[in-house]
Amino acid sequence: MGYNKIMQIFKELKPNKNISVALGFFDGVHLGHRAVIKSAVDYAKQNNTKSAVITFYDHPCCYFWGVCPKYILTRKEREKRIKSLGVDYIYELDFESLSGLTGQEYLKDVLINYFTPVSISTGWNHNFGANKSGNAKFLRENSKKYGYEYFEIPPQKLGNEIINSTGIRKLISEGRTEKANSMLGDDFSVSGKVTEGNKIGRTIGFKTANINYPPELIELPYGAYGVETNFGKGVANFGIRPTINGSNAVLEVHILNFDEDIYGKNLNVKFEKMIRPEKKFSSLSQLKKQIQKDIETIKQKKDTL
Ligand code: RBF
Ligand code: MG
Repeated sequence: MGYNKIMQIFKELKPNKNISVALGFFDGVHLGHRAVIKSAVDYAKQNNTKSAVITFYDHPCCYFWGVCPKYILTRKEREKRIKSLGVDYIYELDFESLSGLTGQEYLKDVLINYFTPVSISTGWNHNFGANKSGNAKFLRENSKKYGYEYFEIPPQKLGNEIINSTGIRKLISEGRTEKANSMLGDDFSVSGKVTEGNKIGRTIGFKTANINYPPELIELPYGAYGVETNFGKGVANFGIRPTINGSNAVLEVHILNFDEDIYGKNLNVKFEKMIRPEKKFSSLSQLKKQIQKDIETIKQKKDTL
């Protein structure tokens, strides 16, 4: 953290030689990904060169399945978190144009040809190329021939569980954000411009700021959450609001001790813990009582993974 230097973003291959590279899609930029990326950044620093993350614009599964998987991070947030690790360049390549390559071709015609890397870092289970022929063993075996150092980063764990994107996606979809956040090394979050809501919240004493939940992200279960925003701590509801017979899912945040109008401003919402599932209350006054309880809960509740 603490890097405010520039990270250049490229959407196409362009020659950029003798740098250290980290390979992966890195959805989540979780602790395992961070170890891979840090290895490339550290090696670049020790060898007085630059570091690059070589990734794809869209997840390769978008191409294979015809639909993208739901993500942990928006592309913008992924870039932001990668940048915070001190990376100099990110290449967000078009997977489709590279999908026909074998592992050998990807190494020689893409990695060596454009980057002649001084080092390559990947996770222990990373693979690329047709038949997944590009893997850790393959990269290790070819390192002398092409003159790069290869760093195979072992799995990172929380307790005895291996941290991986699939596991984190499942935790988010179950509302288990505290554990997901521990594995991410940062909070699961969404950002958006505050839109005009129905202004019903303020009639029950809980003014809320509404943002659109990015449709490309994994959906949290409908419910109330303790959140941290760029305007302070709050309680949020993600759901359809059955009490007022709502039908489309919205994210509404009540920021504690805060009364400003922030329409049009960017709101970042970090999900700390799920408080309870969303419910249909028999009246707005019942809902109001529950929100008061929700606020007490986040003030008291101890973190439990
Ligand atoms: N609406 C519901 O219909 N059911 C809920 O369980 C619910 N929980 C909420 C919890 C919090 C912390 C907040 C801020 C809002 C919640 N709402 C819920 C949304 C509420 O209906 C909405 O803020 C007002 O109706 C104004 O749009
Ligand atoms: Mg509102």
